[in-house]
Amino acid sequence: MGIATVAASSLLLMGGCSDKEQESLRRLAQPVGITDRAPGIHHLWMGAWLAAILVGILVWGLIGYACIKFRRRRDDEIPVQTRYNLPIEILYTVAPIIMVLVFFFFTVTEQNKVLAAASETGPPDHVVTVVGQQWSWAFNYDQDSALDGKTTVHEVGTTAEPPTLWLPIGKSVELKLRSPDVIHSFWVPAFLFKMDVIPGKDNHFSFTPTRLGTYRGRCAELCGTYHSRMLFDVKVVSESDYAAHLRRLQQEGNTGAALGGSEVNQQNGLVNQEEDLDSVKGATP
Ligand SMILES: [Cu+2]
Repeated sequence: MGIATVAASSLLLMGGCSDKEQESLRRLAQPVGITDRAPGIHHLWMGAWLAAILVGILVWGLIGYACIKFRRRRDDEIPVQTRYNLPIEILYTVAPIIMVLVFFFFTVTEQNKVLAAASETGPPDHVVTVVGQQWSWAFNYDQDSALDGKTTVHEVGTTAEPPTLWLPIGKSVELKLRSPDVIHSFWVPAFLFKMDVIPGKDNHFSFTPTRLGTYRGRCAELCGTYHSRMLFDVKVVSESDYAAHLRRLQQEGNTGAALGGSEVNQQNGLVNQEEDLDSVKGATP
């Protein structure tokens, strides 16, 4: 009865899912990837789950088999007690090592593909220097060919107004990650990927956006008081929209590189703590 109830209620639950939720279930909760690197990462994710489920079924099966086969059958009889079974202990040790090695092999192979340069033959089409700092992001479009190939334009966000990283569809991009203060992590769930932004370390990765749209990004490394406000958007647009956006930044006077420092230190929309403390001090007799 119990199993039937569980099965019936899970069917009901599944039936209540929207198409979007069912699609998400089929992808085992991974978002749809929007870069040329995402399909490989998705296959690794699905493959790892498949392997884990198969191993789980085997182990649960063996446990069930042992429980039934070697159960106590008569009250006055204790089943055979086994200890120090060397072949079994060697199996217990070797089998997990093989499993870890297999996971490791597929992970490293995929990681090398994901972290490969945009092209082996030449530079990427666009380079963006991403600055993560307490507590927002700055995006620098480095001497972009969509402008004149010499001018760098930037957009600096604040906690109140998160910035947007614009990317042209079908063009290879290299993101250089820089931090002037503490470790942050650049995470766009739809990239199926994140990378730490470490002070003094030149982290970078390349990819080609493959899907138009606006996607959420965030900091994935607890970096201080307003870490949760370190949000941004990624907007994948056509090449002409991308060029128009860069021209707009240029017209607004956002030229040169913004590599961190004062721009995002004002916490717009948040209480100024020092003023707040002063008013508290002033209020005490
Ligand atoms: Cu952060």
